[in-house]
Amino acid sequence: MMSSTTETIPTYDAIVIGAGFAGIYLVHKLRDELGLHVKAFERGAGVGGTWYWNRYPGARCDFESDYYSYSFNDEIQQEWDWTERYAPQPEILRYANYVADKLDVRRDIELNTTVERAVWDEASHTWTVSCDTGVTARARYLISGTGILSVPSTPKFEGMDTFKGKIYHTGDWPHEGVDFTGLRVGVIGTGSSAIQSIPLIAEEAAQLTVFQRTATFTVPAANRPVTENERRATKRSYAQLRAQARRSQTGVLIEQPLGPYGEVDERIVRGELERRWRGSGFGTTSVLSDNLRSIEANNYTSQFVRDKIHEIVDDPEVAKLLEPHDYPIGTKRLALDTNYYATYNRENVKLVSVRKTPIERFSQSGIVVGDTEYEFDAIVLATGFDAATGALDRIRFEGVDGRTLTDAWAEGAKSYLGLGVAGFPNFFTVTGPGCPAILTNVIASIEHHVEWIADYIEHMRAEGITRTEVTAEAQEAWVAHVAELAAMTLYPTAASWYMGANIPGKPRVFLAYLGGLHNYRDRCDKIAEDGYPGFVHASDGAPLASEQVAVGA
Ligand code: NA7
Repeated sequence: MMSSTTETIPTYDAIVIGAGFAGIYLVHKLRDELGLHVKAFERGAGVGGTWYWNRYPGARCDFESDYYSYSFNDEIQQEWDWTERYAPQPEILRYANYVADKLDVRRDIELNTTVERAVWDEASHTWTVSCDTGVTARARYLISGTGILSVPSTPKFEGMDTFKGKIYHTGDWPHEGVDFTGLRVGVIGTGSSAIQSIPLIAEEAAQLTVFQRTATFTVPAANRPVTENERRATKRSYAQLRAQARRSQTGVLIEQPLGPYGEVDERIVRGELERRWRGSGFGTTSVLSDNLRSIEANNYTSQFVRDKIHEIVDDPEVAKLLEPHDYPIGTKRLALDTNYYATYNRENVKLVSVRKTPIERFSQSGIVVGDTEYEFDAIVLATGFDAATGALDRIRFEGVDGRTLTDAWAEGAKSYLGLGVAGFPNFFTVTGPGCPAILTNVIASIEHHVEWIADYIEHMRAEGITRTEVTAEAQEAWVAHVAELAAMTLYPTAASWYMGANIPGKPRVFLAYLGGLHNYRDRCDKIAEDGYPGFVHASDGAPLASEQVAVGA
């Protein structure tokens, strides 16, 4: 039963958690298009989510900005000018702020407010949310837009607190920036964040030492400024580009494969790899259509990149260390870089493999590996994130019968479509585990989810439905389907964050639907058309004020 105090707390139709790209669009969509009373809570002091926190040098998107941007509002895409093919973080953050102003969503976003707990009330079919600021609020719908890569992961190195220099995490970078000029800097990790930041840190630092546990495949971003003519041409063709992207596998148009390994003349495959290496970004590794299903195909592409490392890196020993051998290319996140491998030709850059001999501890003056102590003024942790589930795990969601989400996911995240979880009625997750987002242009996935959830809420209100819950059967079937698709590929062979493998103790579940955004979209549309099978509905929650108007309107 609701307590009498909850009746006096602010009540909304929908509460949104987070004001990143998902939260901004959710507030606009639900408030301005559905006419709902909406409140968003955001941990940061500004909007932008991942792009608010990840301010490390070189941070930029890996999908072209023409696609890595909202498509739902033509005025926005016509007004905004991207300056580079892959926009840098400050520009993406400016864009998030511009959109927030344009859509006037700030007045419904409470910044500096972390949601700590959300409790389902069965009597009223509402959620009550409490925040670290003491704010409490209630709503019919609770929607998380907490992001996939929003909780930095910091390994617990012994002696970390004794280090006398500064320690930074790429995912939680100081807003005023960091000046590494003249400093001895250590970077731990060689994932995308390290690969973007290392070339720039190397330009400033007196000396840079990179600690590499797993060598990462990276291909040239071929980033460059966008010319005025290109910008005009894109703006003219946006309608068509966006329509094509919506029907694509990844929410972005990338170059198509030539065919499966062994069925295309090898000289043609080689020539195409060479051509794409010079400017295709992610498309570089999709020359062979079976690259992520056949180990022979994958070996071919992997070897092409390893050969490139040897062409670029002067010291053959260093090139050898940089060669990735631990996983098939693409099964851990492929990085896009600007001068990453070439950076190891600099005199002031040193690569230390910690694959066989891990980092033992931090000391007062640096990092100890085996018998060697490396001395630093600053250490950068580029050690990644507790992906997909991390942010949700940090909120105490108490669903039906008080069962927590953490408990429900103790053996691995389970969800229906990545959009809803059995036992957690009226709760929707944008880019939740089991949706395609991780392997797509995330903004395309966000837009799909926000639009689908909004349509569903509209349907519920029109039908007087006050409670929806995913059925356990639908959830099990979806989880099995996601796993079955993953098992048909090479993805599960890698210890990646896609599998939760980067977080000690995290259950290994493949966190993404691999059927492609286009097929996923069709499937979600069909579910909506068929009256939302996989969800059970009830209508006996006391209507909120706005619902009394909506029903039968
Ligand atoms: P990633 O891709 O998870 O990379 C983290 C890196 O940190 C990776 O090289 C890890 O090595 C390394 N790491 C983590 N813990 C340790 C310890 N204890 N010792 C040594 N090295 C360690 O995170 P990013 O921030 O680079 O990128 C995240 C996503 O952002 C990326 O995929 C894009 O989608 C954008 P490992 O591979 O685990 O051996």
